[in-house]
Amino acid sequence: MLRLPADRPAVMGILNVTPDSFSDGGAFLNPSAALDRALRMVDEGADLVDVGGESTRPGASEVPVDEEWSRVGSVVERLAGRGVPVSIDTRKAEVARRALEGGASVVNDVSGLRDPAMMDLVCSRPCAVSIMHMQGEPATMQIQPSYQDVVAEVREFLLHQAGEAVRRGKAAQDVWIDPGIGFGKTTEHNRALLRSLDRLVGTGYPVLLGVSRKSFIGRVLGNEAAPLPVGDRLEGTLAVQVWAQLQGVRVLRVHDVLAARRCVDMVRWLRADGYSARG
Ligand code: HH2
Repeated sequence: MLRLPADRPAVMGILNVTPDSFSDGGAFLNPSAALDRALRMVDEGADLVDVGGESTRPGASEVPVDEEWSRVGSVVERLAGRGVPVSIDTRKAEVARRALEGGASVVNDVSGLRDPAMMDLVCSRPCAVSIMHMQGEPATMQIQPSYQDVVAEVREFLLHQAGEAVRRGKAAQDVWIDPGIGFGKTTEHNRALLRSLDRLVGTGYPVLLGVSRKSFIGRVLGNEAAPLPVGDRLEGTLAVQVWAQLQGVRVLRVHDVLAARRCVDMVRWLRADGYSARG
């Protein structure tokens, strides 16, 4: 079972084996290119690799089970076979089941265990699970997201789903919660959630955060009409990740592993006990 580091966030490297992901779609569709990319992320300091075969970018449509598995299956098995901790990024219980059998140790479900078959699966296996909040479905989620109180509603959903998993036997430390930045949220919703990460950290469940290269960063550093392009969002990403680390987030889902891990280690050093001004 994967144990999260106690003194810094774990770095989860993103591997999208898809033709259409928002920042790296198509780059790693070939299994050996995908494996090379994953191993490079491990060299750069990733603690685990999150393998996904279906894009969840706004407007994306669903991929059938067999097609999703044909994209990710051999990558999951080959990585796990080399001892790399693997997370499977899927909304489908059948894909998650095959991945766990192939050696994955975490299920990352962006639909937050809303499918009872997914809840049953993760509660019957010795895996960790990441429960993410999303308003609606990827095809429509960005059309008009709306909340009375986004922080309270997201927290309530996550506590409800996590509580159900614990009631059904999962250890709380293996149930990660994630506010789902960009999933049915405006830039201001994202800001409210990022400013209130302590409300999620305070629940006691490990918090996972995925902000890497997301469009709110492009909009904040550019503007609505001309957001910064995806490839220009590294500094904005790192700033938010440092902020998250300081609030106690336990897992950061990132594309740029080397840069993320260096920031994480620097902040860890600053926060560590035993610092002496005399060196
Ligand atoms: N974001 C994306 C995908 N999966 N999983 C979690 N737990 N949290 C996230 O914030 C999250 C996620 C979207 O990013 P990406 O994988 O880069 O793109 P795409 O969905 O287009 O494949």
